[in-house]
Amino acid sequence: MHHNKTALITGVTGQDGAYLAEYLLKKGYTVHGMKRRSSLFNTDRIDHLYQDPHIEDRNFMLHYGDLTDSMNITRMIQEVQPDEIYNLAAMSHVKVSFDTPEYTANADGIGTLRILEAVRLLGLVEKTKIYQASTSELYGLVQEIPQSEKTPFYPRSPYAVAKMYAYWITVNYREAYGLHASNGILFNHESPIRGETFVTRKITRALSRIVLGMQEKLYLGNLSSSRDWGHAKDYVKAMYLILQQDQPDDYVIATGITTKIRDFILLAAAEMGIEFVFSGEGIDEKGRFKSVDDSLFSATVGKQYLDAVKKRIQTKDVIVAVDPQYFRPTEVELLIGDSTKARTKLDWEPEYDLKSLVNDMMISDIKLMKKEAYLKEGGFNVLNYFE
Ligand code: NDP
Ligand code: GDR
Repeated sequence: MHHNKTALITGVTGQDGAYLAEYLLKKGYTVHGMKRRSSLFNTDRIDHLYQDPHIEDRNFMLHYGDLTDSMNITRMIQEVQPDEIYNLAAMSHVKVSFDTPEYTANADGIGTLRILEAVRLLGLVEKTKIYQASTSELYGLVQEIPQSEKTPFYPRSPYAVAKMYAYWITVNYREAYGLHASNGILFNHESPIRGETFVTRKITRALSRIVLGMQEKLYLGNLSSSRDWGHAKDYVKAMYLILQQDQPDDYVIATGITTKIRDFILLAAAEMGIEFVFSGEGIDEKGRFKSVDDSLFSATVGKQYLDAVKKRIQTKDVIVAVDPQYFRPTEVELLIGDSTKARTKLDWEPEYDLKSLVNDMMISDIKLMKKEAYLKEGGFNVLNYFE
């Protein structure tokens, strides 16, 4: 399919931005991305798409920018004249939003307004379609199970409150000015390139490190909350479909299956042939290895690491423990989405289920951590990041 359309993606260096950029480039789009200045390179997730600025006919370009800078956003939109804007940039960590509430409101809430207002100011209302990255966090203290487009919101964090402003300002610009502006209310979606401090990736990274002997334990917060987890690759397709509709609208994107954090750990361990058990309650809950399937472990991790794992089974070592520092002042306990509208109107259907998502993440993290293990075994200094 050849589109010749131009898209602007804010948050292009993030998980979703990277998958969406790749997806749109494959469809023949010219893609412009906004990246932030940082003191270290921050383009790891899109380096495989990078094009030398000196080649002609480039179709993937990056621009420095920030959602808190109106002039910058306005100039960028004026220069790019996008057919579609995907506003994916955000301070996206729920726990961190309790530490930086004002900045979060500015970037995640007013940032969206800045984009909408720039499109209006530049006379692009007829040309430019806008996708706003809304979230299942809007449902917070859920008023209904499962959650659909009709479920009332009850945000439970500065992040969710900021995203609630962004949701409604998007709806308001659509109704007031006829802008093609839509919200995708996406439930949690993960992948091998998920940020390392979100719970799924924290688990897949840590378990990989633990079986390779590079980390002792994993500390987590609330193990009993439930999330509706999908694969980011499936979810960026929904973003694209939402902007291909004649009419702008709001859509829930979800799998319809919810799983506890604790059970995600069991699934991740099972990918390596390890049976995991939990005992105790509340902050005293502990997770341990119970048994290992020799051949599955050898095939996925490596025979040379088997004895160490068996030893940790024998000594009943604590592998997962609770640290209350990861608790949130107000928690979202249960999310499960009803995406009937998207499945009917957009014909959207996810390809990954939870098992294939976990498999994708574990294979990738075992490989990544093995690389580090080789470096360590070769005498190089290998550090861990703890958060
Ligand atoms: P990430 O945290 O992986 O990526 C966020 C992106 O936004 C990064 O590129 C980041 O830059 C950029 N960014 C952050 N602050 C600013 C700012 N002030 N100005 C410009 N850019 C900024 O998030 P995801 O890819 O997971 O999510 C994409 C969007 O979807 C976010 O808005 C998130 O809130 C929302 N969302 C995510 C869900 C999920 O499960 N993943 C579910 C529902 C909604 P840098 O790389 O430099 O940090
Ligand atoms: P969430 O994702 O808050 O749903 O927001 P996260 O993976 O951070 O938390 C999910 C659940 O796991 C519990 N949890 C922990 N979480 C983290 N990060 N670290 C821990 O150690 C830990 N232990 C337990 C949390 O309490 C929570 O219940 C994500 C983000 O991508 C948002 O931007 C997005 O809007 C929503 O998903 C949908």
